[in-house]
Formats: sequence, C-alpha cells, structure tokens
Amino acid sequence: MAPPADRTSSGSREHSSAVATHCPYCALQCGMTLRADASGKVEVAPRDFPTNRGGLCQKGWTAAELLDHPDRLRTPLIHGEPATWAEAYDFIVGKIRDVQRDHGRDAVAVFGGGGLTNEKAYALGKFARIALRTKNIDYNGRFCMSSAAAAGMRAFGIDRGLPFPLADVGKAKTLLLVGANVAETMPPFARYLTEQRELPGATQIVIDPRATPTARNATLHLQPTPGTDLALANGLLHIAVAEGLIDSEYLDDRTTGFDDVRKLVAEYWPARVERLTGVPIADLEQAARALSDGPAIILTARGAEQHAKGVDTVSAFINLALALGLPGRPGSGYGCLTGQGNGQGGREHGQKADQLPGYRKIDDPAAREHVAAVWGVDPADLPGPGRSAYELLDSLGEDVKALLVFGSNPVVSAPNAVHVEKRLRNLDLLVVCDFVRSETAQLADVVLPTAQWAEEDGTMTNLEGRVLRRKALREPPPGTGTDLAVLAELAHRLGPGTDAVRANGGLPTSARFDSDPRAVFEELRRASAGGLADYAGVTWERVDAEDGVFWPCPSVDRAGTPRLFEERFAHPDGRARLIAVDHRPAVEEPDAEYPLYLTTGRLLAQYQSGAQTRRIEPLARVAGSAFVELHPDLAARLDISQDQLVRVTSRRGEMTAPARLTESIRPDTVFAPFHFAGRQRVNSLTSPALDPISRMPEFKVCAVKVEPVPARSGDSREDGGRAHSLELAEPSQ
Ligand SMILES: Nc1nc2c(c(=O)[nH]1)N[C@H]1C(S)=C(S)[C@@H](COP(=O)(O)OP(=O)(O)OC[C@H]3O[C@@H](n4cnc5c(=O)[nH]c(N)nc54)[C@H](O)[C@@H]3O)O[C@H]1N2
Ligand SMILES: Nc1nc2c(c(=O)[nH]1)N[C@H]1C(S)=C(S)[C@@H](COP(=O)(O)OP(=O)(O)OC[C@H]3O[C@@H](n4cnc5c(=O)[nH]c(N)nc54)[C@H](O)[C@@H]3O)O[C@H]1N2
Ligand code: SF4
Ligand SMILES: [Mo]
Repeated sequence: MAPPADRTSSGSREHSSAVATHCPYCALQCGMTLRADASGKVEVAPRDFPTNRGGLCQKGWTAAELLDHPDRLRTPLIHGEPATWAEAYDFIVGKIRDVQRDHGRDAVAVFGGGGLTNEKAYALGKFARIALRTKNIDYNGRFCMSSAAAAGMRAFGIDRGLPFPLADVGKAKTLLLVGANVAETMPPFARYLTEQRELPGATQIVIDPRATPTARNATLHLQPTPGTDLALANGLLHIAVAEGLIDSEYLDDRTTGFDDVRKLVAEYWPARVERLTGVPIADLEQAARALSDGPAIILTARGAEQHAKGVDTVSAFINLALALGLPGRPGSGYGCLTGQGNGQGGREHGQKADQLPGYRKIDDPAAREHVAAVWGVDPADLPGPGRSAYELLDSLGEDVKALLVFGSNPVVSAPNAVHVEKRLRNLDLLVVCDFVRSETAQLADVVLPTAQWAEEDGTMTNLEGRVLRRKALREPPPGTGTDLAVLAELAHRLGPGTDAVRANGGLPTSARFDSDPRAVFEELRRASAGGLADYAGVTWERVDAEDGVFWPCPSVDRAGTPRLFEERFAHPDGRARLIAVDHRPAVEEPDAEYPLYLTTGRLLAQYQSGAQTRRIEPLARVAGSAFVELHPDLAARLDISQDQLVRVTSRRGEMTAPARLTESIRPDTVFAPFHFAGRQRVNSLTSPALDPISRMPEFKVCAVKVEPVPARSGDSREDGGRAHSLELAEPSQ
C-alpha cells in the first residue's frame, strides 16, 4: 500500500518531457535540463546559469543514473524485510509513543541534512517542535557550515555564505582561497578562477597542506601544517599593520574592535608564524602585499573551518579582510563557500538545534511568538535549544532512544564513526528516510523509500544566497513517498493520539502539515518574514523570472539583495566587529605513538558519504575506492610502496586502503577521502573534538600512525567503497 493519496503529491500538477532544474548535489547548484526519452530514461544536459555558465562536473552529468538504479528502494523495510506503508507507519508511531511515554518527549530526536529543500528543512523543524515536541533536532550542516556561520554571524550580524554574486570572484585583483579545493569540489566554478588569474597584475593564492589541482593552478601556494591557519591569518595581518597596508578610514567608519586585534597580532611576527605554520616568510609577505593591492576577495572552505578552532580561524581571516577594508567594497569581500546543495537554505529554516525559521534564535521570545503564531501554537509550548549533531549522536541509547534521519548517512560521515555506529545500534528505534539503503539505513528498524530530486518540486538556496527552483520531471515511482508526505502523515497519526502529546495538550488542530511543497513554501515565507533570512518577497514565479532571488527579500515589490554590506553591516550599530583570536594547537597533535597528521577531504568523482555516487558506475570507475595519500619520503621511511595496502590507526579506530605516493602532500601529513565505508572509512579515525562555539568536529586534523599491511593478510580487502549494496558496513575493528 502506498501512502494515502492526499499526502503523496510531489506538488507538480503536470509533468512535461523536459524541465529546467538544478543538479542534486553541491551548493553551486549548476543549471541543468532534464529530459525523458521515449523509454522514460532521463537524460541530463547542462544549462546556462550564472553559477555554472553551461558547465557541469562528472557528478552532475551522471546524476540521473540513480533514478532507476537497481539499488533504488521501492518499498518500506521493517528490520530489513519489505513492509507496507501502513505497517511502517504503525510501527514507527507505536514506538514513538512508547518511547515518549517512558522517557519523555526529548527522547525522540530528528537528524536532518543540508541537501533537503527549503520546504523539507522547514517542515522537519516544525515537525520536531510541534508534532514530536522534542528539543532534539540537528543536522549534518553542523559538520559543514557551522564554523563559518558562527564567525560570520559575530562579525557581520548575518550569515550568508557569499555576500556577493559568485561572478565577483572573477573580477578581484587578488583572490585568496583558504582550505578550498574548488577545482575538485565545484569544478565549473574554476572558470571564474581562470578569469581572475587572467586579469592584469592578478594574484591567486591558495592555502592548503596539499598541492591540490586548485593550488597547482594558483600563482602562490602556501602549504601550512594542518590546523595552523589561524596563526597564518594573524601573521598576514601583522605584516599588513607593520607595512602600513591597512585601511584606517574604513576601520574607523565601519568597524569596532580593531585596537584589541592590533595588539594581539603584534605577537605574530613573521619568524614566529613561519615556525608555527611552516610557511616561508617571503611567501607570507607576498600574500599580505597582494591582498592590499586593489580589489581582493578572501574565501574560506572546510580546510580552514573543520577544526576545534574553526570559528576563531574564520574570524582571523575576517579580521584581515576588515582591516584591509574589503567587505562591502565593489569586487572585494570575504565569503565562505557553502558545500551542500541547500547548505545555505538548510541552515536558515529551523532544522538546527537552536533555531527557528528565518534564521531566528529559538531562545528569543519575539522569535518564538512570531513562529508560534504562524504554526497556530502557544509560544510556551515550543521546546528550547537541543543538542548539536555530534553531541546528539553521542547521546543515542542513553537519554535519546529514538532517531529519525532525513538526508544524512552518519555511519560514514560522522567523526569517531566506530563509536557513532555503536550508539546508533543502541537505539530502541531508528528510522531512515532515503532512496537507497545507505550504511545508516542498513542499521535502521524502519526504512522509508523517498522520492528523488527529479520527482518533486521545491526550492534550494545556493552558495550565493540565491533562491532557486527545483522542478519535477516525473512522478515518484510507485511504492515511494515524498519526505513532506511522510512528515505530514506521521504528524497526522501522532496527532492528538500520542499519550505523551495528549498529556501536554495534544497537537493543535490549527497546526497543519502540508505535503504540497508550494503550500509549505508559502507558509515558510510567512514564518521567515521579519527574520534575518527573510523570504517574504520570494515567490516561485519570481524565482523563475529572475534567475533566482537573493535573500533578504522582505516584500514582493522589492528586489532581492545580491550584495550585502554596501552601506552597513547587520549589527544594530551597522558596524562589523573584529575579534581578537589567538592561535592554539589542534586538540590532538602527533606524538611518539601516533606521529603523523591525518587530514581528510573530497574527490572529484564522489559525493559526501558516497551513498549516492558509489552506486553510479562511471563515477565508481574513476574513484571506486579509498586510498591513503603520502609523500614518497615518508613512504620510504615506512617501507611502503605505491598501491601497497596500508593500515592507518588513530586512538579511535583504523582503516586499510592502498597507498598513493605523491609529492603534493607534506611529508608529516597523510590524507584520505571520506566517501568510503567499511574498512575504508576514514571517519573510524577522526576526532570528535568540537569547536566550543559552533560544535563543529575537528575533521581536518588528528594524530595517526601508518603501517604497511603484510601481503596475504586477512585485511587485504580493496573494495570497501564499492561493496555497499545490501551488505552491512563491516564493524571496523
Ligand atoms: N566532488 C565533491 N564535491 C563536493 C562535495 C563532495 O563530497 N565531493 N561536497 C560538497 C560539500 S558538502 C562541501 S562542504 C564542499 C567542501 O569543499 P572543500 O572545502 O573544497 O573540500 P575538502 O576536500 O573537504 O577540503 C578542502 C581542502 O582543505 C584542505 N585542508 C585539510 N586540512 C587543512 C588545514 O588545516 N588548513 C587548510 N588551509 N586546508 C586544509 C584539504 O587538503 C582539501 O584540499 O564540497 C562540496 N562539493
Ligand atoms: N572525515 C570527514 N568527514 C566529513 C567531512 C570531511 O571533510 N571529512 N565533511 C563533512 C561535511 S562538510 C558534510 S556536508 C557531511 C556530509 O555527509 P552526509 O550527511 O552523510 O551526506 P550525504 O552523503 O549527502 O548523505 C545524504 C543521505 O541522504 C540521502 N538523501 C539525499 N537527498 C535526500 C532527500 O531529499 N531526502 C532524503 N530523505 N534523503 C536524501 C542520500 O541518499 C544519502 O544517503 O560529511 C561530513 N563528514
Ligand atoms: S559542481 Fe556541484 S552542482 Fe555543479 S554539476 Fe558538479 S556536483 Fe552538480
Ligand atoms: Mo559539507
């Protein structure tokens, strides 16, 4: 039995044989056209859009291959066995009632994702707060954008990844990319990098411990020790102050806090910074001078941010940008590169533990009142802030007994994954909504098969803060439902029937859950109105007519806002804040037992936990398994040869994968991609140390040892990435 018809609509009234939509993967949200041929096979063609200018990467080209893939789920599963939707809903609702009766409302938690549309992210937050009435909801964006978001918020009073259109990047005389490998993570964006490099007198600087394809194309590559970007940024500002390169007029007119920052960076003299980071003084000087020579843009990504000091590191680069007078100036500024398809919108509309729609704070009485009025509930009934993603996963099986996952695969992507996997196994109820049986879905009590991107309408907000339309080409296949339909049905069934909910007044009849994305978007507009991320003036028609609409857009008769900060920053006094931030070591530095740095990241042909892209044959052919990147000098010292299987071990776990020898990495550091499962899962090793402000885990640095695996060892399985199908992720030790 499929879900009741009135709650399964994908929201598109009619389907044509071609639609103009966007790629399902990263935040660049490249424009593409989808067409179904006579047999129903879906073809992708690139479409000209400001972010991709007609380009697509391999992942975009092959995105439609998952639509009719044999691994696609077409029926709910209960304990791995096919079940009807009615059975699945009965099972879930029965368990939720038991858990909430025995352990309280907060014992049921929700985990969302930055790939969900705005409508889904909004509905998920509302579902948690007023149907489950739990405070415990958070999402994978905590692993992604939280440090840049927190730093942007405290400096500028608002968090929009790029406060200017992407095309500005191509026009800056100097461009600094910090821990960003866009040549592999957003390939069509590289056109703007080429354009920028070709400007007269242009400088392009990349800071990365590896000589990535992005770094190799740059004019200047700074190759620091992992986890030392904060010292590097303070060192660049020290040089700018010493050489009289800062913009005092701008600092006086538009900012506060520079005096403290100047005093602090006085201690970051070049020789000290060279010692801390390993970057030569001459390179530091060249970078500081280039940044103060005309329009300049500084961009950070996960390499700088995924640290237990990620927020302070981003603050240090924002301090540098402000001291040089960049933010709000034409062709200049600071931005962070948002990662997931809806990483921006997904962090605005309430799936974050401390947040209500419109980027409102859940502990702000005025925010609670506004949103409660839209939802038809009493503000006093809204829960308070819940736990951050890792802390939530770490509490599973203790006071949190049930978890509902929408749009994430934490068995592969969470730090300290051996431990997280154990926690997930300790739950009374794990529900995963997905279209494939991801490693997390393999542990679930109930799996609900959901529609894919080409089968439902909705909106996404890209890395520029531009709201876009995602359009359905076809109906979801028989047996599947949409995420919105699932939430509406669960809310309806939980409704006033839940003992725990009834004891607390029940789900009010005025609080409706709609499965039609358009209706949800209309409600989101009202809920966001007056908030920082104000979508009140964004309509689906405008999005179509205007190539997307940049928020904030408070009314239908006003234009969106492509450029922020031209006149003022978003703090009440209109000024940006510089914040004095001191360098500190990584939480786990190498020592005698674990003598090497491990850092992690991405490959061009795989996406995230790999649940989607490992199943796509042309991608698996290019990047079908993990590897461990190490410098030839290190390999020689460890007696490791090219392609030999190695074991990498940290205090938390181990992985095995073939060695890849390359001079592009520092000899004190090894790298592995995080897209793979089983024995190839690098997150078995990573550290759960969290940033004190953003609660971002330290994915980018921990201490490890590396050893060759003797030939003919029982460990020598090399297909860990591809052996995904219906096999359980192997226990990692
Ligand atoms: N192909 C592909 N593209 C993607 C994704 C994907 O999974 N695959 N995911 C999308 C998402 S969600 C995101 S968040 C973005 C991420 O996009 P990026 O941030 O570009 O990707 P990463 O590979 O995680 O990290 C970037 C670089 O940081 C470097 N790095 C490691 N440690 C440090 C350090 O201490 N300091 C500095 N300065 N650099 C360091 C790594 O060597 C790496 O080259 O990509 C998006 N695009
Ligand atoms: N070591 C290490 N670990 C990392 C990182 C790193 O750099 N290093 N990066 C971190 C970052 S930046 C991120 S963003 C995370 C990402 O890691 P995950 O959160 O695991 O991301 P995905 O693999 O995109 O997981 C999305 C899952 O949801 C499903 N899905 C996709 N769209 C939908 C939808 O619309 N509805 C539903 N119900 N399901 C859907 C997919 O099939 C997939 O199983 O990983 C983090 N982990
Ligand atoms: S760059 Fe990102 S949005 Fe563009 S095709 Fe590749 S994965 Fe899709
Ligand atoms: Mo991300």
